[in-house]
Amino acid sequence: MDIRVYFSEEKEAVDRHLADIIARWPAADSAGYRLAEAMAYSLNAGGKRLRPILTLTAYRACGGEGEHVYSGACALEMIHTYTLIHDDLPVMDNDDFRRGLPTCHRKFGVRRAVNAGPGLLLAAFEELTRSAEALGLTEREKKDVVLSVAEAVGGGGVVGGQMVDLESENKKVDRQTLHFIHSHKTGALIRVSCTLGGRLAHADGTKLEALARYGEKIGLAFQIVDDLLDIEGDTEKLGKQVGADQARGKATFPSVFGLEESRRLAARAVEEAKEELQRANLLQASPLGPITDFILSRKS
Ligand code: GRG
Repeated sequence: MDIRVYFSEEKEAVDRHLADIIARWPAADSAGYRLAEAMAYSLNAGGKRLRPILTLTAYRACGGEGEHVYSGACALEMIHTYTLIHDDLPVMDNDDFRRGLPTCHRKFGVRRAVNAGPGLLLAAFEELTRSAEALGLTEREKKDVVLSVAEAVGGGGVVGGQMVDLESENKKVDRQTLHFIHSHKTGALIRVSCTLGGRLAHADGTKLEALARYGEKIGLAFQIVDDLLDIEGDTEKLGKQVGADQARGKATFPSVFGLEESRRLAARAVEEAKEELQRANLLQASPLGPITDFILSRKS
């Protein structure tokens, strides 16, 4: 399988479904448009669509065949886009470019960017609920879908990791703190992207646990590569300024482990992710395996 072709085809499909979602938001002549415009701008700015593609792939690997999985998958892209908008704000990382375009607050001002965040977050939970309903999940399964995503993005997940990340700027952090930051800030959403696919396909507990461990490992590899790209990557390909982590005194894998050891840790995490799939019989005939190589070799 050519994983790059797979990614590009799935990205197109995700983009089509996101366009359908955006088409239901307030139109240009209505009062709600100014908010919807900022939400749509950041969603349409591009990105790899890694999180929804993980959901779709995990869903199919667990035997799911319904089209309504797309609204659940798109929900995670909407949450991810929310985190990027807020991460770029002047009170957080104060970035000017994201996905190759001016950041949301640069384009529309801070007030609109601040409101676009929760706008996307809550629209995401609408889509998630629609997806679980349309795919015929039981009441218990629907509750677990909503709870698992809320837990992953809340104080015990992405938001908690972001807070420790901000508090650790320009401080010497130990390995435990580094791990906490990245397993929460980045890893939690990647992990739940994988388990959501399983949940929407009614996967059993063993498969869900394997998907969670796979998600943890690839989340770790993804973050290490992200840190390496901030040193060795290309601003144009990345669509954001390289060298920003060092300039802000961020806690990164290369700053704690060095470049060579960071590369080794990423490669090991990817191998362990594949072993998790193998153990749960999810490796055969699924792009979940090749996705790990994509994560390791990505340049953007
Ligand atoms: C309430 C969920 C919530 C969040 C608010 C701002 C914030 C708290 C958290 C920030 C989390 C954050 C921005 C983590 C960085 C994760 C990361 C490595 C992003 C880059 O992801 P890519 O490379 O980006 O997948 P594209 O553009 O390709 O989608």
